[in-house]
Order: sequence, then structure tokens, then C-alpha cells
Amino acid sequence: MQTSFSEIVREAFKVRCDVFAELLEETTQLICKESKDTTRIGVLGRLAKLEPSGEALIVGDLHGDLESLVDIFNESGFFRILSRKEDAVLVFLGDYGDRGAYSAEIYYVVSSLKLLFPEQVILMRGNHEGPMDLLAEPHDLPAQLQTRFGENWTEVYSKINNLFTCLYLAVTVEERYLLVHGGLPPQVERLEDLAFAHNEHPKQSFLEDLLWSDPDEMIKGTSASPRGAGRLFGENVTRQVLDRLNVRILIRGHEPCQDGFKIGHNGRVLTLFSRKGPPYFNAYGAYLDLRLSERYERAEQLIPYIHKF
Ligand SMILES: [Mn+2]
Repeated sequence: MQTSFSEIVREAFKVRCDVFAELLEETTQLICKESKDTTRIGVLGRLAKLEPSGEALIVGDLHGDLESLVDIFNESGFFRILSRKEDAVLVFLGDYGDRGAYSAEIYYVVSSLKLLFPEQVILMRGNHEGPMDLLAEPHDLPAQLQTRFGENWTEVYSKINNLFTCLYLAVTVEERYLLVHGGLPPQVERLEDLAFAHNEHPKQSFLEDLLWSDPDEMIKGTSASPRGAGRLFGENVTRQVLDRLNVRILIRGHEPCQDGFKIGHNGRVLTLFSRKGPPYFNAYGAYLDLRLSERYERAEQLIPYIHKF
């Protein structure tokens, strides 16, 4: 491997507008063309299926916080691990940009990682990578691109928006985990419903639930979300959906947590949040280093593999 993680970060601050746009285009093409035949990761629509072997580093929301991403790579040594171990996988749970100062640079870094390790990096879609009719607030990315690239900023922005449409909506590890950015659509019957949720939007709400919804400890069923999109869903929904999909634990991002992570719904949900700083003021960010072959019944058993920083 010629380059290093710190080299990619340095490039993120120097890259020219047209080169950045080209890199985004290449990443989009790569992800769109991924299918069962082209990658070791099983691909069905926008669902990625991971083999229950090797390890996976799982990173939650970054929201423009490049420092935290650098800390995660420094502490985990995962760039070297990706280079050396073919069965090591890096999964981002989405929400790369907005709120922090380095949205553009984070899109550059995660796209570069995908191009360097195409069969080992999975970029998931968050609500800040949402469809046009479900735009998240605040959306600082356009302003940041404008500041950095001047009048050519739309060239990069339109490529980033193209990238959004091909990001993964869900990741599974059979009989073990389901990963999404936000939450569970209560009516999901099978994995195919998640894999093709993007095609059914906005006819049905699955895409909105996957990107926007949150688990809630107080309710049964679902109720309106204070976010204005998605829903709150209760423990009974989590139990029913995970049992139908034959997985034990939901791993998701989307919600700031004081300790960088939280466990809910009687041990069936792990929330990870990997950025620090305003406007949330959580004391820690966290990421997860998961042994995929191991089987766990409850999220509490994952605590030894959660790294707080
Ligand atoms: Mn989110």
C-alpha cells in the first residue's frame, strides 16, 4: 500500500475541485456496480451481507468531525489492518457531513477509503444523505463547499448528491446483526424489503424509517417523532422485526449519546455516535470493533469491543 491514512487526510485539504468531483464520480460508479459477482460482500439492492468471519470496525455519525475520524484510525490502526487482512471490513453508519467544519473533507476521506479498499469498505446512508424530499437540517455542506471551492462548488455538490443515492441502507451478518442508520420499519417482513426500500420511496415509509427513526423505551408500537420525519418505535417493534429477520442485535447511529454509545430495548439495540463537539456536547465518541464470527444475544456483551474516545 503506497499511501497512508494521514496522507489521505492531507490530500483532503489540498484536493482541487475537479479532482474531487472525479473521485466522487468514481466512487459512485464503483458502489453502483457492486453486485454479488463483483464483491466478497454479498450485495442485494442496497443491502450488504457480511460473512460471519473476520472483524468489522463500525463507525457511527461523524457530522463533519474529521478529528474524531483521525483519532479512530490512529487508535485502532485500522488502515494497516485493512491492508493486511482481507477479511477486515470497515462500515460507516452514515451522517458524514453537516454540523461540523469538515464535511467536504470527510466525504473525500471516506470515498478515498472505498476506492482503496473496494471490497472491505461499506458506506451506509444516513438521513443527512437523504433523498431531496427528506432533507435534514442543518445542511451546512453546500455553504462549506462554496467557501472552499468558490463558484465551482456545485460541481462537487451534485457529485456528492449522486453518491448519496447509491449508499447502502442496511447491512446484515446472518443470525447476528442488522445495521442501519436510524431505525426499523415495523412492517418489514424480509431482508428484500430493506434491500429495495429506495425504489419504493416515497410510496411506502421504509426508507424514511431506516434513515430517520429512533428507538424509544416508553412506547409500544410507534409514535410521531420530534424530528419531523421517521417515527419512534418501541421494544416490541424491535423484537418483532429482528426476530422476523433472524438477527439478534440492531446496531445503529443517528442519536447523540453521552458515553458515545447506549444500549436499549432490553439489549436488542446498540446506538453508536462517533463525533464530539457542538451542538451535542457528549463526553465521548465511540466506535465498535466487532468479531463477526462470534454470536451474542445481547448488546451488553459487545461492551468489551466498544472503544470510547
Ligand atoms: Mn442521523
